[in-house]
Amino acid sequence: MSIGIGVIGAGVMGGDHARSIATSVGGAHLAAISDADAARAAHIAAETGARRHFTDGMALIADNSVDAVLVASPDHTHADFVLACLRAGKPVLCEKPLAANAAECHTIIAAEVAAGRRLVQVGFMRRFDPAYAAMRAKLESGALGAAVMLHCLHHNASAPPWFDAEMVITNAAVHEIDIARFLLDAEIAAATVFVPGGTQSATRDRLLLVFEMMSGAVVDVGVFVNAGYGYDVRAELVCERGSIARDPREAVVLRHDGREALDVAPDWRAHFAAAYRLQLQGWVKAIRDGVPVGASAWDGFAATATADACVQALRTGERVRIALPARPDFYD
Ligand code: ISE
Repeated sequence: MSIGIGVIGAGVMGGDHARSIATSVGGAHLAAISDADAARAAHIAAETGARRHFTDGMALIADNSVDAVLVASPDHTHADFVLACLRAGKPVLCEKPLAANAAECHTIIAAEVAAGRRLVQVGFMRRFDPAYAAMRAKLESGALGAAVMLHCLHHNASAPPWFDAEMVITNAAVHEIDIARFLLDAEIAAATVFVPGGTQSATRDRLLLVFEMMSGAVVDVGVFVNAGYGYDVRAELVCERGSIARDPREAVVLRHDGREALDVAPDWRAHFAAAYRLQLQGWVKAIRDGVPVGASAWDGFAATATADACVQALRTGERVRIALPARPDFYD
């Protein structure tokens, strides 16, 4: 039986997901789409062949043709939709962040544990990126020994003027928080945030974050959201006996006029296109097999709580210790 997916949110990300489900994901079909803007929902429905469209995400969740829900609506609406999916017993893939704050993430965890079934996946799509997955597999092989450092770089071509330093953390660096936890299989024990040019600097679009992991490894993350030249994400794991670097480049290299060149993706949708597609396919397979994959509600909570600590480190200029509560066995 094909799984009927309902997508909440017909903006840039919701539209992309709807098109992928309609064209590139096996074992599922796009059953419905919703958006507060009726014309936008109708437009994506017509483009993708979605059978139903709504202005109310709650009506989409309740609809009988919808077996599973993808939440790509504005961030502050995520928690209510995820909780409604849990009440309806429907699997849900929620774009990051899982919720607006750690307390709301906790409410979701409590509801999922009470439901007794893993229904929530968080859209930290990098976990499905072939290059990051290969880095983790190589580290786990043990051939290079333990990881001692992780260097991360995260550049966006440009960000809107209202994108402030706290958003650099909660919107962009939160992916680095998740990928550090994923690659190193450890929680972040402490965070320090440096503002290049000093805390009084007028430029608030670049930050250097340092994470001390529970494993003893140290992570540095440079985020610059107005880098100009394109979207660029890099990572290198330094191990006891070698290093593992992420190289997601396409196989095509242009040599012309005395230069060798590679294209730089304009944004994360292009850079992580394979990861987004594999995430959707992995989610559908997980629903069919009953074996969860990807980031859990717990991972969504840990990322939000750690990002909150980083915001505190930014505001105070101090090293902030992070002590998460014990992870429920349910998420083992
Ligand atoms: C954006 O919201 C994302 O989620 C991208 O993955 C991230 O790389 C980018 O910096 C964010 O603004």
